[in-house]
Amino acid sequence: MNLNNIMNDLEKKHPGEVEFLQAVREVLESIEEVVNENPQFDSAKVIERLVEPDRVIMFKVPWIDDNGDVQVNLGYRVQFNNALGPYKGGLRFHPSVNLSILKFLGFEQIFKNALTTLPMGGGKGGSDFNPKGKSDNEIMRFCQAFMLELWKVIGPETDVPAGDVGVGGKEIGYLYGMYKKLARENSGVLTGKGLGWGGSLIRPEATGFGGVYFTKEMLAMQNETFEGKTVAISGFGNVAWGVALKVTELGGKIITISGPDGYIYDEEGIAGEKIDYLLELRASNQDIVAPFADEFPSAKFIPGKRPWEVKCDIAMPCAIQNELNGDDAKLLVENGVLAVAEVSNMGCTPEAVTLFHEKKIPFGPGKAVNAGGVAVSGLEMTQNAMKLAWTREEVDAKLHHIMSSIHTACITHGTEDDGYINYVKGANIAGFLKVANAMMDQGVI
Ligand code: 2IT
Repeated sequence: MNLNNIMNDLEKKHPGEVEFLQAVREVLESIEEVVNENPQFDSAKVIERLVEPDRVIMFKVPWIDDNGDVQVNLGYRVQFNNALGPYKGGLRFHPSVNLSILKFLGFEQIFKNALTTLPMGGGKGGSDFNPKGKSDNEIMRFCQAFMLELWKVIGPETDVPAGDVGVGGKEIGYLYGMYKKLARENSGVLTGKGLGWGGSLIRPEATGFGGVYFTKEMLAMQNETFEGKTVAISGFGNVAWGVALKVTELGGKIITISGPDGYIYDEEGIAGEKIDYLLELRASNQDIVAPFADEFPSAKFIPGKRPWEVKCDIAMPCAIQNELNGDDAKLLVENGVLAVAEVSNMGCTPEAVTLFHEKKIPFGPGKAVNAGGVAVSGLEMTQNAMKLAWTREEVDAKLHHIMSSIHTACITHGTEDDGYINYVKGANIAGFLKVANAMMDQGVI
């Protein structure tokens, strides 16, 4: 494989798609050796086929706001690769959403889903719709208008969307209601559904819980645990919430959360009723964390900054791509961080990741650390297909097992000569081999 040629071609075809090109480069750099050892991949042009989505569906989403004014947003579904199963991946509603971001997310999703060991291909979708400050009725009308187009290309054996940033249980409910009406079927095509109508126990917490199970194994490799450790997290949504619950349960102390307006530092720890308050903040459709400091006296609000300047033992970005850069990484390293685990997708910039690798800080990439969310989505699909629901304990045990198997795959493919585990390399190689072998078996399609 000639990495530079492939990247140059891709840049020419998709100029300015910065996030997409960043995600592809990271994967290709870490699988280069494996591809060169397997000439059959080269002759079947597996890489060239893997870096282009099967298809991209783009549509207009007109809807009417509470003032009676017409609004027009863009909707997308990127169906990236279905070698392992139906396209699977979330929908993101955020003003930053564009094709580059959804292609990077869809590309990452292929390998993440492969790592779960469940039969799911990779896809992603969403809209530049901003749920911040919208009424419930506006959110409902938008979701219905979005589904009016999306339903044509999804289905329980074709493409199964779920939530992502800006899409939680409420939005999934509105989307599912409209899908069911249009498709005249109740087969569970979206995951993250409510518990009373096909949802799975643990799905809301799964990304956070799975991230903590994975990080626990990273720490165990250094004979460490969460007990007594300080943990800095970013974000304050579903992902951060699950992380905060599980870290607290394991004896760690969450000392930060954040929003676009700044971060909260609470040296007494964010636990108990403070975690419940996080959910209230999120449910308010306000994209800010400042009110948290008004509510709890031990919490300090630091406007306009990111939490990585705080001294912590473990850092877990839980918000959005490229939220931890090279300068942030330097501060974390100077402050003696033990491990960094990305719970957000591509939360760290390439400069940050390179520094962690140079300094031999264990670093878990999003596609391994946050795979618990989509893994429990896969378990939700299984329960829907069986028309049965598992208990909390059953789902949690399966999630635990899946996260453990991903960690093992990272050790198998990512252990370097000096014993340092390069989790980026491990996750990329393990995910890639599974997908590439399936593509070889299935011919040029
Ligand atoms: O990034 C992700 O893995 C998700 N947003 C969850 C996807 C899913 O299908 O549950």
